[in-house]
Parts: sequence; C-alpha cells; structure tokens
Amino acid sequence: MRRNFKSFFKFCLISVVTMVVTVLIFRSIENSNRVPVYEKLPLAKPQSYNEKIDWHNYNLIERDAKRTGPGEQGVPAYLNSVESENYEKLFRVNGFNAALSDKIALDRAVPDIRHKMCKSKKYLKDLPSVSVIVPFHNEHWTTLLRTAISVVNRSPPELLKEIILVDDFSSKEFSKKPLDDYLAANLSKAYVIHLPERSGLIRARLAGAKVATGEVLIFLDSHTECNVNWLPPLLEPIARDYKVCVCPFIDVIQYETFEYRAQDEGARGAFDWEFFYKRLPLLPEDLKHPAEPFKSPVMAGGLFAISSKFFWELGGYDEGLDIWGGEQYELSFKIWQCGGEMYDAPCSRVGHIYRKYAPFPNPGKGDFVGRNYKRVAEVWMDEYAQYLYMRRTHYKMLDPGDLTKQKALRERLKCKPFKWFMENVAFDLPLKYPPIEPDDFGVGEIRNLGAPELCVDSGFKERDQVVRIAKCAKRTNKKADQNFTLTWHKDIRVKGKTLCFDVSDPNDKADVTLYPCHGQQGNQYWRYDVDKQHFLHGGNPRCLDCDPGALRLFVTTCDDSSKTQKWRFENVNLTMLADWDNIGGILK
Ligand SMILES: *[C@@H]1O[C@H](CO)[C@@H](O)[C@H](O)[C@H]1NC(C)=O
Ligand SMILES: *[C@@H]1O[C@H](CO)[C@@H](O)[C@H](O)[C@H]1NC(C)=O
Ligand SMILES: *[C@@H]1O[C@H](CO)[C@@H](O)[C@H](O)[C@H]1NC(C)=O
Ligand SMILES: [Mn+2]
Repeated sequence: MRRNFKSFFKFCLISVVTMVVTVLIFRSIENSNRVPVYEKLPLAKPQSYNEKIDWHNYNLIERDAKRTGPGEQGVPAYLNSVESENYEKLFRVNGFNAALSDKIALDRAVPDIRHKMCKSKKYLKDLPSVSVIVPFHNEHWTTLLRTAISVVNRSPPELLKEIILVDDFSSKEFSKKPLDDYLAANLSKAYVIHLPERSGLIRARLAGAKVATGEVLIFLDSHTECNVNWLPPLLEPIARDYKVCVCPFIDVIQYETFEYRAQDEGARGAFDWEFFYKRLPLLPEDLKHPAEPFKSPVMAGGLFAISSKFFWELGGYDEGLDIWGGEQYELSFKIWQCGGEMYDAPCSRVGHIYRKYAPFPNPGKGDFVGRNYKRVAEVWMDEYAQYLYMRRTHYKMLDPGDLTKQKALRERLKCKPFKWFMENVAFDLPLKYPPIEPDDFGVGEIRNLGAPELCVDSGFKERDQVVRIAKCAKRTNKKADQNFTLTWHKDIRVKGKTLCFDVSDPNDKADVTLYPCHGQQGNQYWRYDVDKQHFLHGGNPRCLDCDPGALRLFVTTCDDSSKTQKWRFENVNLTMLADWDNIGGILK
C-alpha cells in the first residue's frame, strides 16, 4: 500500500513537472515571434531520419538533353546583325550582353558539369523547406526571370516554398507591375517585394529574409542559373546541423556569349589584409572526397544557404552595413566565431554572370565600403584589425557609427576570439597573405662567377621581353636594371617595377622573360641556394645559367661543377633564407 502510494506520488510529481515544462516550452515558442523555429535533433527523429533518396529529376534531365537553340547546353551564342541593334545600349546599362540574353530561352538547358560522383549521390529524404531570396536593382528582365525559372525548374517542388524577389527601388518599368503580373501568371511560387527607397544589397537581403517562411534561406544573385539537382547538397548539411552554412560552387556565365563553364574545381574562401576576397587551395583531405562538402573560411558572398533559425540567432547582417561590401566577412566571421561552420558543396553548382563592369553609379555616400570594413574589423577582428589599418591608414579616421548592438551580440553569444578563427579555420592564410610583409630574401646585383664582369640585366625592358646578361655597371652609379629583389613571394622582381622573372618554356636552355608578378609561384618561383650560389627555378628545379659569349641567360639542368651556374647575389638576408619553408608558402 505504502509502496503504491509512493509510486502514485512519484507519478503525480513527474506529471506536474512535465506539464510545467511543456507549458514553458510552448510559451517560449510563442514568444519568439520569428516564424520558422527550425531545429533537427537527429536522436529525436524517427527511424526514417537517415533514409536517403535519389533527388534527381530524370524527366527534366531527359527533356533538357534534347533542347537545341541559341545558348542551349551552355554553348556560346551570338547575335546576328539585325539583333545587334540593341547590343551597345543594353551592354552599357547592364555590363553584360543583355541583348543576347533576350534571344536565349528563359528555361535553357545548362551542361551538367558536376563531378561524376555527384551523379549517383543520394541525400536525406527528410530535408527542410526553402525560401530563395533574390535582391535586385535594375536587373535586366530576362536574366532576372531566368534566375527565378531555373530555381523553380531545378528544385524539388516539395522543398521550394517560395522565391522572394526584392526590388531595391529599381527604375526600370518592367520591375513593377509587369513583373508582378508575369510572376502571378507564370511562377506562382515567386513574388516581389518592392522597397520604397534605395536600400542597398545588404538591407535588401535582410528585407527578404524578414518575410521568408522557409526553414532555410538561400540567397542568390539576380543573374544566376541553378544547375542540375543543386538544392539537396545545400540542404543536407543544414538538416544535420542547423548551425551550418553551405555555399554552392559558382560557375561562370560568360558576359559576352552566355557560355556556361566551370570557374575551377573548388577552393577555400579567404581574404588579404586589404580585404580583397582571395582563395586558398583545398586541403589534402578535401581532395580525397571530391563530391563531399569541405570547410571554407569565408564565403564569396552572393550565394549561400543558411537556416533561418541560425541566421536570426546571429542577428542577420549588421544593419549598420551600408549598400554593399564587407557583409560576406561579417557573416562568415560570425558563423565561425559564434559556434557555426561553413562549407562549400561541390555537387551544388550555380552559374553566375560576372559582369564586364559595374554599370551603376557610385551612390555618392563617400567611402561606405571603408566604413563597413571598419565595422566588421572593430567588432570581430580584435588585435588583427590593426593589419587592415596598417594598409588602409585612413580607416583610423573613419567613423564606423554605433557598434554597441554588435558588440553586445558577440558578448551574448559568447563568440570566440578572432585569433581562434585564424589559428583553427584560416590557419594557412598567413602563409600566403602574411599580416606583416616579411623582409626580402635578398636584393642587389646578380653577378656571374664564371664571367665575373657580367651581371643579370633587364635592359629596361617591358613585359614579355627576354632577360639577358651585360657588363656589370659601376657600383657607384648602379643602374636600376641590374638591381633585383628576391621577395618573400619567392619571385625575382625588377627594381621599381612589378615585373617578375618568368620561365614558361619546359625545353632545355629556356629563356627567362619578364612578366607581371602574380605572387602565385608556379612559373615565377625562384630559390637562392647560398651554399651552391645557385638560383633554382620551379618545382622540378632547373638552374640559372648563362652563355658569356652570346650574353644569353637561360635555365638548364643543375650541375654543381659548372661555374656559369654560380651567382653572387649582392645582399642576402641569411636569417630569411634559413627560414625559407616558413615564409610565403611552399611550392606545390
Ligand atoms: C507568362 O509567360 C508567357 C510566356 O513566357 C508570356 O507570354 C506571358 O506574357 C506571361 N504572362 C504574363 C501575365 O506576363
Ligand atoms: C637596389 O635597390 C635597393 C632597394 O630596392 C636599394 O636599397 C639599393 O641601394 C639598390 N642598390 C644599388 C646598388 O643601387
Ligand atoms: C633579415 O631578416 C630578419 C627577419 O625578418 C630581420 O629581422 C632583419 O632585420 C633582416 N636583416 C636585414 C639586413 O634586412
Ligand atoms: Mn552578381
């Protein structure tokens, strides 16, 4: 009896506690007025959670394969002389060949250039719903529609909730009622929100995100085309962990011919210390799995998928960011530093028109990009902000505006320091983009030991010219054309110019030519071996050598006994040379 009473009491207690907890949970769901509350907890899911299916739309693939016509299958297209009438005018206002766009079908077929392993990949059956957000300002009619139509056609209908086109106060007539009417009649999942004033890319994206009802937000540029089965690879990592942001591979739609082609087979996003977007090579483990998502330090910016829940936990974008610029860094740093991760998904590909030039006038707001960069640096980059300011000294004087909200967010989410990001996520960035420029390995004349009166001589030549040897100029009036620098980029630069010693010819006794420095090693990679006094070129090294009679300079197989392969480099920094492998990256 006692025992029964005890267990009855226990039962009551548990019931009451459960009820209270349930009520609290419901209250908190009601209180969070953000519509989509999205979280998948793998352990709490039914067995079907891990079931995978083939998401390909084979009917569409078959239909697309049969399409012929201008631009179909992504082959280059051209205008005939009659159609060329509008070419100039439309190119000028768009920065790409919009007249050609009008000739190409809105639902053209694009080539499936995914890695072959993508074609047999299955993805989770249970994927979240999507709102696609496309901000635009004066986008050309057909490129905008092609974006929306490719989304609708190449997305599984059960996953695509809506497409929100955000009209950032366009002045083109068709952006208003004709667009609304077209979508209502032809693309019922798409609609436009017309902003009442010019708000800029960042606030336009926010405006779309605010009204989106899908569990996942996907931001696209307004002149893009989604490729085969683009959606599931973006969604699966998010379904597994809502704090993951995923970017597609961005393919190139050529601005003149609308040819569709790959940019490359992937790279990790990064930046230099002037905040130019840069890319780092894939890691060895990434290369082993060419169809799997890989971690990327920063996004390119225009195209990405993120759960609505995580986006708003991170406060969306900083609303103080103006027009455009820096928002990709802000969001990327926030994602990594505040407990998320970012991936690129090789099996999701989206084509993008890289314009020839930006056709829009400067909005006359001064250095708004600089102010944006400073906001990002001040809030997220800690002591690393100084490296930006070292190169852009005027940032010190810029007023970034009120940062209290952003700093409070960082505090509240207990985000990690930027040092953590640099050491754990962008760990190989400083090798290629050092915060402080390392010293040069050496500078001065390069004198031959086989013919000690002769020096390497650029002859004041320009690019594509061959470098030779000449009589060493007198030390007192040394000419600039005999003064060279072996920089930390591991290239040899002509003093006062950004021309580098380049060898592209694989044949023996290949010429050394002058070519604009690219800082990417390859054909411009040189190493100085102090002990042997050799200048070695390339990864399969050949030695710098000369023919004193013909005054010819070339590279050839290294030979320790050859005197003409030995060079005295006027000033070398032995400390720097000893540290060779730790500076500027190792030649791959
Ligand atoms: C719907 O699409 C067709 C074919 O592209 C077009 O001719 C028609 O004008 C569109 N409807 C509206 C209301 O714009
Ligand atoms: C070569 O250039 C460096 C700077 O690049 C300069 O310091 C040096 O004096 C120059 N050498 C000669 C001999 O002119
Ligand atoms: C050589 O490089 C080291 C390390 O960067 C630097 O501290 C030193 O000042 C350099 N020496 C000369 C002579 O430039
Ligand atoms: Mn674009």
